[in-house]
Amino acid sequence: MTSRPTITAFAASPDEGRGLARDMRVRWALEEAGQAYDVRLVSFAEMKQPAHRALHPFGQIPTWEEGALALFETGAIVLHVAERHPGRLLPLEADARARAIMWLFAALNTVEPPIVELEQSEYVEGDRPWHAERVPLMQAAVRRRLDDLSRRLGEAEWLDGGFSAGDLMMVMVLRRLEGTGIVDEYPNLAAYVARGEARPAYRRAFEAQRAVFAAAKGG
Ligand code: GTB
Repeated sequence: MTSRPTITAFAASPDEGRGLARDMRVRWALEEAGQAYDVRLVSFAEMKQPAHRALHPFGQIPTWEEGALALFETGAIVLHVAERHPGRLLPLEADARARAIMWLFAALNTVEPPIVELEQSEYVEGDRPWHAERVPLMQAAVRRRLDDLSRRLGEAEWLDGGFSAGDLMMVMVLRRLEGTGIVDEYPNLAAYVARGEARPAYRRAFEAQRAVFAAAKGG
């Protein structure tokens, strides 16, 4: 990667700098890769304008621009960063590399959907009379995934050998359960998330996104 990429992030993230918006995934990958980057902050209104939709058809963040290349979708962007920096976020050995990519997809396609459903239900249907009955069902669906993930991880440090893009994505997906107490029911998963958060690259990415919120608040 020769040129310096630009990513987009919320000008005013609803998470108030807690690193839960998805630009955090891209920032973390870039920090792991040692790749400097620029950030363009966008408001909710700007995200829905044609200029931003040309980059992101669904009017969301994050996006990626690097020379003639424009990307959206955090999975695709993290994979792109990993592929451009061999050995940093993907193993060099072909089979191990395929398994790391498998875990990246597993985080996004298998573990994240029930977590997002649980999270979003509060906003989308929280005032409906049947919502309270659905919550335990959605929590059970999340726990089914975490039961299996916890069993597979066991006492290992990372999901498959060394830290990879698959771990990065899985840690970020599990972080979406913050405040629910569900991850803490699985001591090995709680320790796994803590290991991810302790990585220097994670810390740098976290501080960078938190600085956006701090600056907006006037320091
Ligand atoms: N599949 C896409 C990807 O992975 O890149 C999803 C991108 C996405 O959901 N982007 C969100 C967005 O732009 C921001 S990250 N939303 C605005 C919109 O759709 O209009 C999701 C997010 C937002 C806020 C919090 N939070 O406050 O805790 C957490 C996660």
